[in-house]
Order: sequence, then C-alpha cells, then structure tokens
Amino acid sequence: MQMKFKATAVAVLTLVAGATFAQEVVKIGHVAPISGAIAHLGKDNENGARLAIEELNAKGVKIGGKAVKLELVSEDDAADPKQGTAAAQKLVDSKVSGVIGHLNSGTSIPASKIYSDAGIPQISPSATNPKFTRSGYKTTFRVVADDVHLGGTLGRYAVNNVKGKSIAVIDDRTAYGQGVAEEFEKAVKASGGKLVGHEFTTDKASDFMSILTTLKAKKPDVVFFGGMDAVAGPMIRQMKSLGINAKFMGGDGICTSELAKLAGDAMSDGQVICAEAGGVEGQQKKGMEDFYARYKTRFNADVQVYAPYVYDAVNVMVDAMVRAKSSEPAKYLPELAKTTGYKGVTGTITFDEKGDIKNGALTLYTYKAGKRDQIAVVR
Ligand code: ABU
Repeated sequence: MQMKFKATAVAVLTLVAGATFAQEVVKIGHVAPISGAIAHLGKDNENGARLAIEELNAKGVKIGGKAVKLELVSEDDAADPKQGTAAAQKLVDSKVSGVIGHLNSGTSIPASKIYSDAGIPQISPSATNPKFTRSGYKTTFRVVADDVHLGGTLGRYAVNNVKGKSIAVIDDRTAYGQGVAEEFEKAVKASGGKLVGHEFTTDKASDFMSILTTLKAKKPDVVFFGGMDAVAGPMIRQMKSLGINAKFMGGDGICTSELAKLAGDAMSDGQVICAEAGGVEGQQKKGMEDFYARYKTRFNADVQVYAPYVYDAVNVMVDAMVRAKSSEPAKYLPELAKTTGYKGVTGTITFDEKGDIKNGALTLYTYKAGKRDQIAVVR
C-alpha cells in the first residue's frame, strides 16, 4: 500500500516537473553591431533588450492564459549591410517570434525584406532613414522619429537659433549619414541659410585632415556631420588641431554619452549640438530617469542613447502578443500594428499606417563638462 502511494507521488511530481520544463519559450531576436567601431552603441541596445526581457520574466508574462518565458536571441551585424542580412536570416531560421533591430539604417533596410518575406515583425529602435518604413512591408515598425524630422529640425536650428552664416556639411555616405545630411541641407536652404561646402568620408575613416582643410578655407561657423560618434570624436579633435572654431552639429548618431570621451578636451562646452530622435517632457521624464537608474544598477554603465527605445520596443512587441493571446507572428502582427497610446519610458507610442511612431519627438542636446545637457524637446 505504502509502495503504491510512493509510486503515485513520484508520478505526480514527475508530471508537475514536466509541466514546468514544458513552459513555452518565446524567442525575441535582437540585432546590432556588437563588434566594430560602434560596438559600444550595439551593446547599449542589447542591454536595453536584456533589461526589458529580465523585467518581464521577473514580473511574469501570460500569453493566451499560459505563463511563458521570454528568451533573448542576440546577433551581431557589425553595422555591415551584408552581415545584417546574414544575421536576419539566422534569426528567421531560429524561429524567433519577432526582432528588435537593427541599429543602423544601412542594415535595417535590407534586413526588412527578409523579415517581411518570413512574416516576422521587426521594430527598429534607432534606424532613422525614412526609407526603412517606406517599402510597404507590413512587418516593419520604428519607435523613433526619422531623418526628415531630425535633419530638418537641426537645419532650421542651425540658421534660426545658432545663427550660422556659413554652414559646411560632411557625411559618411551611409544610408543614415547621407540621408540626414540631405535633410539638414534642405532645411538650411529653406530657412535662408548659406551652405559653403559638402565633403565626404566613410564610417570607418579616422583621418579627416584633407577634407577639414578644404572646409577651413570656406570659413564655416557651423559644421554638420551626418554619421556616428566613433567618427565624430576624432573629427572634432582634428578640427581643433586645425584651428577650426565652429559649432559642430549632428543627429542622433553622434548624440551619445561616448562622444564626450571620444572628442576629449577638443570639445568645448556648448560647441556640439545634436538631437536624439525621441524625448520626453513633463511628467513623462520620471519614467525615463527611472530607466536610466535601473540600467546603471544592472549594467554599471551609462545609457549611450538608444537603450530606452529598445526597452520600449520589446515591451510594445510583448504587449501585442498578450493582446493577441499568441506569440505567433501572423497572429500578433495585426495587434502590433494597432498599437495606440502605449505608455513607454520614451513616451507614448502609437504607430501610423507605415509603422512609424506618430507625433515623434526630438531632444536637442549640447555637452557641458563632458556630459549631455538638454536644450529642448521639440515636435
Ligand atoms: N539614427 C542614427 C543611427 C542609426 C541609423 O539610422 O543608421
């Protein structure tokens, strides 16, 4: 009798344990450059995804009444378009339910076709080239403002607020750098400003003496750079060594914590003006500040720029799965597209018909004593 009871108890325990182990795992893909010149930004993005997933798992997520475990599947695209499509295919093959990424426009745009063909939702937290959401793919979303807004606002700011009289432009020929520089130039011209030169570099260059010498002869009082912080830092140093005493402007790609370290003492207080492709004001600021504090505690590092947007992108995706009662891409995609008024740490997220954030904000920053210093939030 006792033996029979023991056998039954063991069978019940085995069943319970089996049920525990059988808990559904929902894989969320993430892609960013974890190697190369902007690996610090890729890691920042990955950390944002990791924090979101850890917090959601700790709180407990139920999809269709069943508790699920979220799992981060992270890939490195090294900011390279070819590696970006290879990483996208890898995530599709590993049957992720959705993808957060990529970080760069130059990788996000070609990868978007792969996710669209596979029917897998993709939310970029940082790719700002307008083309990203203009291919007509139903799977493509973005939680930041685009380069039309970013470059346009900075162009108007250069003329109307900085009072630039002779404005020079440099871009790194990437999808992002070229695009944001073009939008900046259009807005400068439309505001009655004068463009005195446009030089080109690459996202891997470190010597700008030749193009800066060309621009120096044109006596610019503003230099706008379309590119990332890893290039902007040494460029600011070389501007100083050539005696170019101009304001240095750029988009979200330079608007990072790391820029101050990369430029070192060549960057004077108030010299750099940049814009993050999002931002919060008033009561919403507390959510962002709390996020920065939790991030610091978890990773012992400061947010670079995009981590909060990645964090919100993961949460928006999981929220759509919960509402759809399914993590199957075909089932939760329509709910994701319907996302309206989601209150994230980066503000309120509503997608328009293209998958872009509606009424996206921008935050203008400068740097003082090596730290980003907010100028204004603009819409
Ligand atoms: N938005 C700046 C960096 C990412 C990109 O669009 O390439």
